[in-house]
Amino acid sequence: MRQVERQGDSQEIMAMNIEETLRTLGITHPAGLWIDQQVRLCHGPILAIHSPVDGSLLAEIPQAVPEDADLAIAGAVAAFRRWRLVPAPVRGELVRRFGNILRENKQALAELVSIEAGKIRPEAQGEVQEMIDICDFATGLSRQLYGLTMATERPSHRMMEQWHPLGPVGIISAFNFPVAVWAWNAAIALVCGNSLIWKPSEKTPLCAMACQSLLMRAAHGMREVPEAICSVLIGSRALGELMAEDRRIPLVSATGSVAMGRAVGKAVANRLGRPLLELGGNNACIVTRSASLDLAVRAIAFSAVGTCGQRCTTLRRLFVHQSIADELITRLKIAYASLPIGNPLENGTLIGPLIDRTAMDRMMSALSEARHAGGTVFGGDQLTDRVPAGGCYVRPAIVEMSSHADIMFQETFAPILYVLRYSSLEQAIELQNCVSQGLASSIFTNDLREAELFMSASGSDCGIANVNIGPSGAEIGGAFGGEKDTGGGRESGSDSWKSYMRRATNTINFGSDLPLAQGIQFG
Ligand code: UN1
Repeated sequence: MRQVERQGDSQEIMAMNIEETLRTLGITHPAGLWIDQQVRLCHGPILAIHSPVDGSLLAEIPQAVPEDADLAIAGAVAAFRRWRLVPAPVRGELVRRFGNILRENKQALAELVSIEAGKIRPEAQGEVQEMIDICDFATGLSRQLYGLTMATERPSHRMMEQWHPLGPVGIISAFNFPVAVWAWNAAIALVCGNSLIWKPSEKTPLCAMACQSLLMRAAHGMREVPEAICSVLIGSRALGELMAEDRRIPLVSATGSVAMGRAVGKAVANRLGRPLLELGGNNACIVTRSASLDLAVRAIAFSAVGTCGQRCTTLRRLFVHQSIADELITRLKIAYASLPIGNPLENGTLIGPLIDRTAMDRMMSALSEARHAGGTVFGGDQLTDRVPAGGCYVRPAIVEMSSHADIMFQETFAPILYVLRYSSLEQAIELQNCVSQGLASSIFTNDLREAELFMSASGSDCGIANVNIGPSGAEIGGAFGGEKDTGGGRESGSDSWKSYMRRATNTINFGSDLPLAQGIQFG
């Protein structure tokens, strides 16, 4: 096994990068209400932002207080009243320009994602690419917000549906995709004619401020774009609660933990608003006897350890047919042993830090619970040598289990891969589906019948069911989201846009009689 931890001269790299990055992205102001042609300062308590790379202090930002939130929401209502009247293809023009500005600033924004969220450079760039892709998608969509024309049972009548803008859209996003998940929501919501109020994770506010600043740059010179079309509310959970309860926000799209989603979903549903939830996953992969192990090993490694196990689509449970289990597990251990772990800003690193100490403590306590349940743990240790001091670096873990222990029902947001052997595919599918979450899943097989069974009504119960690729790393073109405790929401591609609009069914009588539906004679 070669030495894999990398020496991090992070202090220097960070100092070099952060100032220039912030300047390039236009973050010269400290907070996020876009009102009166400028960004208005919030006045709440100061939030200190530390980089997960080495714990260094990145910024001190005043948080939004309820009065700021009220101002942002009132601004978003006024912006919506104007923006909904702008033709959808012109709204698409804003998003097209935003996509181009993202192309120009891809490196800088990715750099900020690496510094603030700890992602390795290739993944941070991939995240910004995901933003660019959704902008392209939404721009095309701005000319395709189609409604149907339906056959009517009444003579000289026409029946059709129209999709209208909905209102201010609240977006609550998590630290692990600090820019892309907002962009899925924002790009679609904007072409649909809505304004935005964004509460980013308290761990990644600089990323949110950068996105807002780039969007303002895109809007510059477009007189159709009203001010306050996108406000950013930086601060604690209380701001999210406030958004969830506010009737002026008809749709609240929230990404994060199941506990957060339950609270937001309840509050939004209580006022009969629309919650759009993308919550935890406990994603699985089944590797059958007929699978290509070369493909499986590569896909499993990326899905289980990419983003240091902090994607909602991260592979957490692996079910391997008993006849190939020894070989697959051996190959996985070899792959894990050569993973370069360390400073995410250094070229060649594949595993960056966990977001903070709480995440590290949770990983360690999950591993100790797995050991108590009879699991054999490979890796999983905390690293202090040859990694930047002040960051939480870990070696990803493979945990061989003999049964589906209690700990496997939980989503631990860390690189832990539980492995179980199975004997029949039906049993493996049942094990996969036995958890409360239902986001992403995949099967490795070269047997058509196995693949089809996995994707059928009695197969995977997840929102994402892949064949011969891992469960993570979805493209934007599909609808993204999952079932059960994952919350049921769908964001991003396909027809997810319909959640961001209101549907009006119109029946028009162009005759001189008044026939009633269902043949009713009345008087
Ligand atoms: C998330 O972790 O919240 O499919 C989103 C993926 C990414 C998105 C993950 N495109 O892994």
